[in-house]
Amino acid sequence: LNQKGATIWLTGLSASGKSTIACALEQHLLHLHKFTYRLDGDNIRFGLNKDLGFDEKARNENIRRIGEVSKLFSDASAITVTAFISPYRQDRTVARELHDKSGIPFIEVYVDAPLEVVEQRDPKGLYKKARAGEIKEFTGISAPYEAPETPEIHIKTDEISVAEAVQQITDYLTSKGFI
Ligand code: GGZ
Repeated sequence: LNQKGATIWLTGLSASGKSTIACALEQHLLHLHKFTYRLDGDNIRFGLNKDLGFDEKARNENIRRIGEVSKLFSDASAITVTAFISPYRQDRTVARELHDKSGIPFIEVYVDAPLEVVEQRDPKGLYKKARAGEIKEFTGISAPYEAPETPEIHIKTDEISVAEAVQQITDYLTSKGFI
């Protein structure tokens, strides 16, 4: 396979746009005939990690396993796109270091939208429930989100379109020779 793998690690609040961007990016890379794999809640939290909830320890373990799995896919030469809140800086650092040890590129993408904006979007009504106390430890409301300080890519989803976000990521990948 004429391709080296890399992990593109999206992090951000619920409803920030991670899944939307991950899907669009995956489509774009597939059109370029790149071997691509996307990890998100649908194929991880309902399978491998279905034993995990949302307290701090469970999230640590969620992200630890996703870091391991993404490293394996990327080691198998996939462009691996992950879309999880991954709210703890330390957990993301662990995932990065795991990749570093194997010489696999780890590209942290901060999918950034202000809390006011994601709370306004509230596509699943989860913020409303969290405000009402019906969901405990909800990220941004009653659980922390530790924003990346030096992400490789910073996307402000309240300012640019999905297509522009995909372009921003692929421009970076091209400039580094990853695609
Ligand atoms: C945050 C929660 C919670 C709590 C359920 N806090 O917008 P969604 O619905 O579709 O995506 C969110 C998803 C977050 O799972 P992650 O695996 O990405 O989280 S983490 O990286 O922090 O482990 C949200 C839903 O699950 N959800 N309860 N308490 N989001």
